[in-house]
Amino acid sequence: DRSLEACMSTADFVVVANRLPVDRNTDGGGDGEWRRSPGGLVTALEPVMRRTEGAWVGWPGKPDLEFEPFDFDGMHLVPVALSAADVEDYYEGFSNDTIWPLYHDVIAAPRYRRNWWEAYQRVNRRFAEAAAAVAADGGTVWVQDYQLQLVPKMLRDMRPDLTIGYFHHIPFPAYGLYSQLPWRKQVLEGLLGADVIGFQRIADAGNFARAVRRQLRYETKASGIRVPAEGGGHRTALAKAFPISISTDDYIELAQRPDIQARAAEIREDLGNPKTVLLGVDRLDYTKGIRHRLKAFGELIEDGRVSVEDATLVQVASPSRERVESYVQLRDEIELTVARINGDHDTWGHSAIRYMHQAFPREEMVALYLAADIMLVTALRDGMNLVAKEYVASRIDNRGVLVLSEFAGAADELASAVRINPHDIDGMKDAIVRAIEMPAAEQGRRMRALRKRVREHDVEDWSRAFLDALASAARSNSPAHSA
Ligand code: GDG
Repeated sequence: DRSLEACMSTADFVVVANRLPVDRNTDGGGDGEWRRSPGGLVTALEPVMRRTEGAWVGWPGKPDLEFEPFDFDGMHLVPVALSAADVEDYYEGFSNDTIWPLYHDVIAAPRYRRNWWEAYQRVNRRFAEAAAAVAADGGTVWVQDYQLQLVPKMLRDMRPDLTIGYFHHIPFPAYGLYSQLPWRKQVLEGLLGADVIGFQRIADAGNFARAVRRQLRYETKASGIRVPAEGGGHRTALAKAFPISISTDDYIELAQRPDIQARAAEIREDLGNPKTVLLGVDRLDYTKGIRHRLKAFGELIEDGRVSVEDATLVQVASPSRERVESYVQLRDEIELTVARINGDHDTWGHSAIRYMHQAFPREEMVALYLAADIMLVTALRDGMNLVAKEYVASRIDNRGVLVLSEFAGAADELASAVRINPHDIDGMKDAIVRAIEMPAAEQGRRMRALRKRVREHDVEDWSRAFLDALASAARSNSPAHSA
């Protein structure tokens, strides 16, 4: 039945993201099967996807995997195949070796290569075409993140009937840094194809608006940006903060499970029952400030302010971007530092740092959160940092201390954390000692305030706020409204 088929290939709501929300399981060498990937974005968008005729456009995660669109778990999935060269130039190159370091305040030096930019445009066009093919007439498309900044404009040119949203998960840098980008105008124009451009922090939206004023000379007023429209006249694009969150209830439920609580006790036991367990959980990335954290902790031991009998730092550094040179180097530096600190200070029964270059199931992560007296989030720059929110959500006992970098987006909301500037090693050391010594009553006061925030603002609130803003922006930009 052709009409049925046509109907199934159109979606009122389309998510476009670099990755599909599934992984192909090829363990055992077989053809493999699809498994839902654990990402927070899937959880955030699931309710919307179910409510509507939802489709998700994305890369299946391995080069040269070609698939027809298929249905999975109530979602219509539209794979965009990437060749090995696409992965190298668009993903590892332009996305992760140009945009990522530039947008994180050039903590690592961005590399500007013209063939990466070519690939980025080419691949963004393929994502836009796939979305244009699947979106229903007058439908809504939500583009996700820095790998796809050109998609909003490309999509608007192909399908002016669509309502287009974009959410930027990482920081947007200050103008003085952004202006390094050789293609700075094209990227701004790409983003401005959206009706709503969402950022993590108010400061990110401000940096974006300033770049638009300076580079494109468009007028901005509050959150609105006046963008020239195709057929003459103007439309208003909204650039605004929508801080992302977690599915708080999922973490609370996991933290309540007796087996996970028992596992937390077992982890402490395995560590030799130190008085204080400190924890770091990050993708192994230079933005996360892992080296600064190790330096501060190493010096505290060196200075005799902390003893390895009393305190252990558990650092989970999950493998990430292992084919990008700066990540290879960072891993070497971190592992050398860990080995030096442990070599100098370990006793037979106690290790200064337990370092895991591994990824764990979510249950194990929650057990770690429950086992940790102190959570160290020391990012040099971070869009939000969900680990901070997950730790807080998991502390159903209202104990534990969150040490939080003011350079993480989460610092805007989590005001009751112990705030640090990770560049200030002495300040960070004092903050860690303060956390170790913090009386239970103060821990409880702070943790209750932190938990209130993540309970009152979870990831469903995030997606609802964004999509409501998108719907009303679309209404006021519709021809009936324009003066
Ligand atoms: C980007 C932005 C923004 C980590 N290791 C394991 C594991 N994880 C999970 C954490 C958390 C997620 O990965 C990491 O999220 P973050 O927010 O901390 O950082 P990025 O990966 O850099 O994410 C960031 C985010 O996008 C969302 O907008 O907050 O600023 O950079 O959920 O728990 N999970 C499991 N095993 C691990 O070993 N299961």
